[in-house]
Amino acid sequence: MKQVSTLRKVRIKYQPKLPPVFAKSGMKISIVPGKKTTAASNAAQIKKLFKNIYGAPTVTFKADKKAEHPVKNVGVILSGGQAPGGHNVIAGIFDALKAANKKNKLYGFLGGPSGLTNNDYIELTPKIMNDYRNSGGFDIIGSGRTKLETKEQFDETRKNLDELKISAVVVIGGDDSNTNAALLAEYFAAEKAGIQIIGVPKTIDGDLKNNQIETSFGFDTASKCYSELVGNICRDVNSAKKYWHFIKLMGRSASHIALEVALQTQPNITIISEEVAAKKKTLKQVVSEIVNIIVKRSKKGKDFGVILIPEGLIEFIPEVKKLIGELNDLLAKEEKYFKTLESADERAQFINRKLTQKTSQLYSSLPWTIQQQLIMDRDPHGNVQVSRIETEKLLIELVEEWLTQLKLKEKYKGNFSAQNHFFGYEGRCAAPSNFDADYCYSLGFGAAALIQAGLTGYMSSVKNLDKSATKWIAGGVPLTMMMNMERRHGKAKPVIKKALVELKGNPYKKLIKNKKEWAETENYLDAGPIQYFGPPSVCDQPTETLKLEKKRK
Ligand code: FBP
Repeated sequence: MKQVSTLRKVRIKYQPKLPPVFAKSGMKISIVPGKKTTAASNAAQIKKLFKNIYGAPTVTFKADKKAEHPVKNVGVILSGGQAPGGHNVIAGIFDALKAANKKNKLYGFLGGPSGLTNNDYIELTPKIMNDYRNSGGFDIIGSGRTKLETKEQFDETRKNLDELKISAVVVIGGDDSNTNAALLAEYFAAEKAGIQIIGVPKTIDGDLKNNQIETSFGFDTASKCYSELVGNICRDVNSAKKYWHFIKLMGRSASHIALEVALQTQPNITIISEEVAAKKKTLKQVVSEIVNIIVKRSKKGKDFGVILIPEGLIEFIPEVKKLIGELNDLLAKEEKYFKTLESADERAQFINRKLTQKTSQLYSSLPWTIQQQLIMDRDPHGNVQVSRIETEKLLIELVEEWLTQLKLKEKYKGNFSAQNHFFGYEGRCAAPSNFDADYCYSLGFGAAALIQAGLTGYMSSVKNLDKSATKWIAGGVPLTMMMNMERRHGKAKPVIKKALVELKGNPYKKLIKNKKEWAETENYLDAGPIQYFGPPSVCDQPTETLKLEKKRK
């Protein structure tokens, strides 16, 4: 028998909370259409590319005693990076489907989108489901990052789904995966294939949100996990008083995680990539600002501190962004030849020859390891794999060089000793917080409800998340409503728009208001571990980001 921890034994029995419409009526519900929608931007292009699913209305649900649900076979995939709560989304879909009609079946396709094209699947049973309720990870069916975009992939998927008589698929993923979902939905609608596609907003990065989607699942648990770790380091720093800790935090593009962790722990310095981009800061300026605070604290005898660095920073420094843009286009164009170059030296020389002069100068001024990390393979969606670029080490190196210069000029007398950390994988598979356990189960329930209503090209949504679940409102949002055109692999492509940190938003404003005080003092907060059992005021609290963002409206 599989061994489980004591916490798992108890946690498995947790009954996630649902929005009232599902809690009271189960699947005896029908939809209430809202307003017709457009796109996030580039509406004309999006409309042209998604003729069959564009412009649909948002929807909510209402109780409907007469609701009837004919038998349906449904498929589900987990797509992209792991995020706490994925298993509960599947549990929500499973329970809702069974509540609608006991004969309904749910198939899990294995290893992400490629499971659909490879016809790799399992049928989810009550036994399998019960083993995974309220647990972290994506191990129930695995995940992957394959991009579905070719006609062959779509046709293969259709053939496999038809064989299993599956008439709907739920795609649980981030912006790229939900872009996949929109492309699939459009293709099946155009082909009149009779297959619905529903998306679910997943990503610890927290950047899949907009006026309709208040947050993506997993952000809550992951940032609480990192806050515990950062809080512990802050405590250590203030006890040992001898290190500067440079901590890189996951979040491929947006700095939401770094900002949330900063609000929960109050470290000395927090870099926000979006601010760096908006103020067009150079790498030198970013380093100079860090150095200034280190010198200031050192003068007060404080040769220690904590600095948070968002994972995506490197791509937001305009000069580095330009370099990455050139590298992306170059690597896409010259992919075949580039792969024939055997040594790192040959590759660097080739790159330097092809880059424009200024960019090439910047590239060769970077430490050798960073140069190599910048030309590693892109992910299947064309993204630089920022989790593999050691920005925290780059900053330590540059800060150290600068401080040495200041020492020579007798402008700095301190002792700089740094430790580097990267927190990302530590939090992506954590057992979901109550918030994520409830939110995910509700999203899953909503996805099944959208399917039973016959809709396609929608994302499951839950609103009022800053309030107790008794006030949550479930619904659906057309995927095309969140789309715009962006450059990927050297071409303009329709994609779901990422939500970056808003510099006019309340979470960022709170950070800025406290910036000076947190830099100079040791006002650290002890976030502590996620609490699963206890009063709702401790266990059910959403993130500071969500609370502050909702305050604005
Ligand atoms: P998603 O956008 O797919 O949710 O993934 C988020 C993320 O965790 C990023 O924060 C990180 O940069 C990336 O995945 C790491 O990817 P990988 O799992 O391939 O190492």
